Amino acid sequence: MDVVGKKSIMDQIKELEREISQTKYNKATQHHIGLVKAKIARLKEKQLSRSKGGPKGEGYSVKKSGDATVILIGFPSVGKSTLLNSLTAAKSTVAAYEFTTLTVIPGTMEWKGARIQLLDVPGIVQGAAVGRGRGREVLGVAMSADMVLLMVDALHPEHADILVKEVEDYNLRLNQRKPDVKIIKTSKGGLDIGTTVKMTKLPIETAKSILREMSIVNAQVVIREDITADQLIDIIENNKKYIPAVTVLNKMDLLPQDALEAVRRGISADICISADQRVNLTELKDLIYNRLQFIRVYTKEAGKKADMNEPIIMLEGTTIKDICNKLHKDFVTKFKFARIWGSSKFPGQIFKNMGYELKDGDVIEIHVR
Ligand SMILES: Nc1nc2c(ncn2[C@@H]2O[C@H](COP(=O)(O)OP(=O)(O)OP(=O)(O)O)[C@@H](O)[C@H]2O)c(=O)[nH]1
Ligand SMILES: [Mg+2]
Repeated sequence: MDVVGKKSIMDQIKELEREISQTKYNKATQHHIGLVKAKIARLKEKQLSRSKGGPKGEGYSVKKSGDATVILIGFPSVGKSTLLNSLTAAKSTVAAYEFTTLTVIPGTMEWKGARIQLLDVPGIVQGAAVGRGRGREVLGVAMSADMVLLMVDALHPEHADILVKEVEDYNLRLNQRKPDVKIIKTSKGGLDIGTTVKMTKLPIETAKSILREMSIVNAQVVIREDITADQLIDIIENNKKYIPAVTVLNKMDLLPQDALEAVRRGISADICISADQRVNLTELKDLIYNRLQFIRVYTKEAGKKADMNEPIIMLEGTTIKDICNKLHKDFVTKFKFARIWGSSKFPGQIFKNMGYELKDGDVIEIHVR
C-alpha cells in the first residue's frame, strides 16, 4: 500500500516535471507553469515526509567543531575521502570501489587563523533525497553545515546536475539569499499582495494562484524583490536552508587542459583540482575560506582594553547569542547585557537582547550574572 502510494507520488511528480520541460516558457504560459510548480512542490513535500520514517537514531550525529563546518558531497568514488586526507590530518579510507565511506568522518583544516571542519560522508546517488543509499542521512548532515562542497569527477560531469537536484530536493538552497517576502496569514479578507518593486518574472495574479494552490487563501503579503515562482514557493514552504556552496571538479589529472576547461565551463565549476596529486589545493583552501565570509570579533573585559591580537572567528550573521555560546556554555543562561563598539549606533552601546548581529571588527564586552 505504502509502496504503491510512494510510487504514484513519484510518477505524478515526474509527469508534471515532464510537462514543464515540454512547455515553452513565455508570457502566455508562465501562469500555468507557476501553478504546476506549486503542485510539484506540494507533492515533493509529501514524498519527503513519507520517506522520513524508519527507526529512530538512524541518522548520523556529528559534533560540530571549529569555526565553520563544510560537508563534502558527491557521487561515490569522486575522491571525497582523498580530499579530506589531503586537506586535514584525518585518515579516511580511500578505495577504487564505490561506497567505501559508510559513515561521517570529520577532519580539521586550519587556514588563515580559522579552523574549518570538513565532513567526509558516503557518496550520494540519484534518488538520495527520497532515501536511496545513505542519501537522506547525508543530506541531513548538510542541513546543519555552513557550506556544501559539491565534488564532481572530471570524467563524469553529467553527475553535476543530478547532485544539485538531490540537494535542492532536500530543501537546501545553494548560493541564494532568502528573498525578502513577508507572508502574514489572516483569518479572512482574501489575499492582499503589496509590492515595492516591479514584478517582471511573476505576475501578481500568478502569485495569488500559487498561494491558493498551496492552501494560503487569506494573507497579507509584502514582496520587496523581483522574485520568481520558485522563490515564492520556497518562502511559502518556509523550510529551506540557504547555504553557500562551491563546486569542485576533481581528477583534473585525467584530462588534457583544453578538454578540462570545457568540462569546467559546462558545469560552472569554481575550480579544478587533483585531490590525490595535490594540485590547486591552496587555491581551494582560499576559495572555501573566502566563500565562508568570516568576520573577526574582539572581546574585552569591563574597564580594560580589548585584546586586538586574539579575534574570535565567526561567520557572517553571527549574533551576540552565538558569541556567548562560543565563549562559555553558561554565558547564554547567565547573560545580563553586552556592550558593543564598532557597528553599534554609538560606542559601548548596551544590548539586553542577544539577537543583535555583529559586524567584522566589532568589540564586545559581555556581562553575566
Ligand atoms: N586520477 C585521480 N584519481 C583520484 C583522485 N582523487 C581520488 N582518486 C581515486 O578515486 C578513487 C576513489 O577515491 P575516494 O577518495 O575513495 O572516493 P570517495 O568519493 O570517498 O568514494 P566513496 O567513499 O565510495 O563515496 C580512489 O581510487 C582514488 O585513488 C584524483 O585527483 N585523480
Ligand atoms: Mg569515501
